[in-house]
Amino acid sequence: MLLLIPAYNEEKRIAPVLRDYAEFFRRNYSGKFQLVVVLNGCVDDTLGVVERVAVDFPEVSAINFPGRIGKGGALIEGLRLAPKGDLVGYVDADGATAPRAFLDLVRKCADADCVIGSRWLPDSVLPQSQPGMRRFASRVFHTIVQTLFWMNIQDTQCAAKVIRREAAEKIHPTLRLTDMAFDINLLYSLKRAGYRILETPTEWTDKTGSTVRIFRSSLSMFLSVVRLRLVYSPFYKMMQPLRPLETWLYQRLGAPPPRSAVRVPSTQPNSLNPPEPKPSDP
Ligand SMILES: Nc1nc2c(ncn2[C@@H]2O[C@H](COP(=O)(O)OP(=O)(O)O)[C@@H](O)[C@H]2O)c(=O)[nH]1
Ligand SMILES: [Mg+2]
Repeated sequence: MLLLIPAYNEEKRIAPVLRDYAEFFRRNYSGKFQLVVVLNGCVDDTLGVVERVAVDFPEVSAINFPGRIGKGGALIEGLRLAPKGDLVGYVDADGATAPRAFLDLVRKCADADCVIGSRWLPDSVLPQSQPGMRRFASRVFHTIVQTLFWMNIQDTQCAAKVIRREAAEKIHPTLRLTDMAFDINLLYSLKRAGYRILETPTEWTDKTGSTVRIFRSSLSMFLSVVRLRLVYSPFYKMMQPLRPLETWLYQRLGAPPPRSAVRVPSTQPNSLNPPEPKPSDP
């Protein structure tokens, strides 16, 4: 089991989460467990914090990208390490998904190629739900995504997902979206490739200190899902002249732009306790 945690300026929130996960999986999971934090562009001491936890827990490591590759970009890079585990998953750095809730998804992966936690099913448990404005934006986004992709998934954005290694490897080359709309790219690619996605109720405790700026994030996510829809339409080639406008829009929104078909990592990672296979050091 390989667990990825994308992290951006998380020095205040991440340490107890890493310790809890490492301890819990030691006690409750018989398979191999590795936790890789994928950082990028942090201007605080997240890396130092992870390094100190890694002294006590060798199963914890980090890869660090100096450039701004976004949460989705960090997950795309992290998923390159999928061959390390039979399953690869991810959760947020703030502990919104407790280790027990994540292990529940892992167990359910016996019945599917990908299991995703959902906050919008009748049995979902939300001791602390997101603020009203976020929930509203989330439902508007859900309606747009359903209209564009017909995936019938209630909660595409819950950051608790587990994928079988073969499925992750197969669809990896089709991952382009690097902002918070990354999950749609992942799920749609899995569906298109014929993999079975199981959406299951999860427990989610919303945490303060969100890195999301709702207005900008919503706009960039909207742009991203429309783009993703166009990639799979006959119109995509005709849209080429709009490329500079698109680049400008992402820049204005302060969002990482999508990657083009031939992907070259925007920056070389430097790594701490790098997992096998080693990402190349600068
Ligand atoms: N690597 C990386 N992680 C990010 C970036 N932006 C957000 N994250 C991580 O994505 C996760 C979700 O962020 P959070 O602020 O908790 O979002 P919210 O819970 O949806 O409001 C956290 O683990 C963040 O550290 C980014 O640009 N790069
Ligand atoms: Mg959060």
